[in-house]
Amino acid sequence: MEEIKIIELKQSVFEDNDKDAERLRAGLKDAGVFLMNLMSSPGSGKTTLLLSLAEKLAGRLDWAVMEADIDSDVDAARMIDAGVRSVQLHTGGMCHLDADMTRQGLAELGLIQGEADRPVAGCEKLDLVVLENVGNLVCPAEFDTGACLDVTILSVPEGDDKPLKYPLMYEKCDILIVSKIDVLPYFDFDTEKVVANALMRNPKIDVIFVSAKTGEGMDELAVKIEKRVREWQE
Ligand SMILES: Nc1nc2c(ncn2[C@@H]2O[C@H](COP(=O)(O)OP(=O)(O)OP(=O)(O)O)[C@@H](O)[C@H]2O)c(=O)[nH]1
Ligand SMILES: [Mg+2]
Repeated sequence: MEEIKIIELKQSVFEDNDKDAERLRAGLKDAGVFLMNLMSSPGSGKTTLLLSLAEKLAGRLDWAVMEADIDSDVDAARMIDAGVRSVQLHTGGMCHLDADMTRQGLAELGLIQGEADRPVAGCEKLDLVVLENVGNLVCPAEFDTGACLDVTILSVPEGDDKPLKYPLMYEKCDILIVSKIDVLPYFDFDTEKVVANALMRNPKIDVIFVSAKTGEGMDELAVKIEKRVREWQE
């Protein structure tokens, strides 16, 4: 019997995307734009956190948001209502964004152009673009978007065991934002355990505790993000 050929399609998709993401990152460096990829499960508080961050970043960084969803424009509408420049990206049913989808959003913001991701001459200068990825703890972590910083949110109601169950998300991210800490009294959520679980997956992960509702920890988060942006621009 003829030997069956097995083609590892997924592997090549990831490799192609990784190369594309590197190209995009180099283009962003030339354009002086810092791209932050924000990932988490649905409803953990990404949009609410960005709305709170908008108040803290006002006057400090020029920024815009790319809201990615399977459908709807509710998140982009919330950001625009708050005065933050925002575009909505529809993934056509996909549960993640890859580098090329991210590129299309950045082109829509008028920041990069062409296959070489050249900076757009004379365009409005932005320091930071935040990509709110599709709410999902698995797929977004598998695709490099070309971001300079990968951040994940874990909200208190989700439980402190998530780094144990979704390893890649925590291995990949530079920062873990533990959110909704205002509801800590109502949940069996162990703050020491979540840090230990996250560090077990990624010893370099930077963990920060915030509540977008009360504002606790938000100043510290804004400072952290601004520092990363300025270091990138140097
Ligand atoms: N108590 C509390 N609730 C919060 C906080 N942040 C967000 N929420 C609530 O959590 C719910 C979901 O918030 P969103 O910001 O829409 O979450 P999301 O991650 O953007 O959701 P998707 O875009 O659908 O993945 C809303 O009801 C928010 O009001 C917080 O810090 N504390
Ligand atoms: Mg959202």
